[in-house]
Amino acid sequence: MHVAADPYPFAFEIASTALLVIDMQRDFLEPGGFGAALGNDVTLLRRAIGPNQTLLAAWRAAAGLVIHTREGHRPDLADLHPAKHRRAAAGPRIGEAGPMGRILVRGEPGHDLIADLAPLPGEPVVDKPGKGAFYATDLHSILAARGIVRLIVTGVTTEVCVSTTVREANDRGYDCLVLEDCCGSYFPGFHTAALQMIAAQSGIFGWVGHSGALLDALGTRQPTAPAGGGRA
Ligand code: TIU
Repeated sequence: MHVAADPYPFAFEIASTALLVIDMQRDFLEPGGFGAALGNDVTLLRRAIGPNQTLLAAWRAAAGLVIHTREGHRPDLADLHPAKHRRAAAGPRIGEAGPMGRILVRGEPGHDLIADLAPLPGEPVVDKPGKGAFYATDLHSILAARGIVRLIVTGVTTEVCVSTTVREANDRGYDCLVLEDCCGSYFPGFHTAALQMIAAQSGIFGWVGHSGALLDALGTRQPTAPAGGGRA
């Protein structure tokens, strides 16, 4: 199967490919969350929700593996580096009370995935203390156990956790396709640049495409309704 992508079509088989949805958490995406409390425009991230929903439905219908990640820490913060803690000092810090519970702490409401993209039973959810999904997690083992060699990557934010994960995956031998409409950043310029960096130099970190092209490859894109919606 092939998907139109930059710098050239991405070839994959569903059985050896996972859809990896990065950090679609309430604190990053909801208007009352931590990201919004820092003054960020969450609509820039929320526009990725609809395309992810459509993609998840198609990928699940094709029996593809879905893996979700969440960024966050143990309630005792024992896995939080002092460096990460210090550099979050501009706003409320990790572990402090935020609008939806303690910020980036596992088990708190804001740490959870948004309801629109809730995992189904059986879909692994990987909790990660860093920006990359491979650092200090069992993601690599989960993928290896299932014979996964390619990743379709979506989520937030494009230049932080999505990019870091793609770079980590690249060094571990995975081919990654990043879907631009299914990612988002609080900084539109960073979103664009991060995607360009992935596909530049003959795909130095991977491929960049659009979810519509993947739906086409899966044969699940619905034809657009004719104007006026009338019947013949
Ligand atoms: N998931 C993720 O990207 N975590 C961040 O902290 N992103 C920011 O853009 N700050």
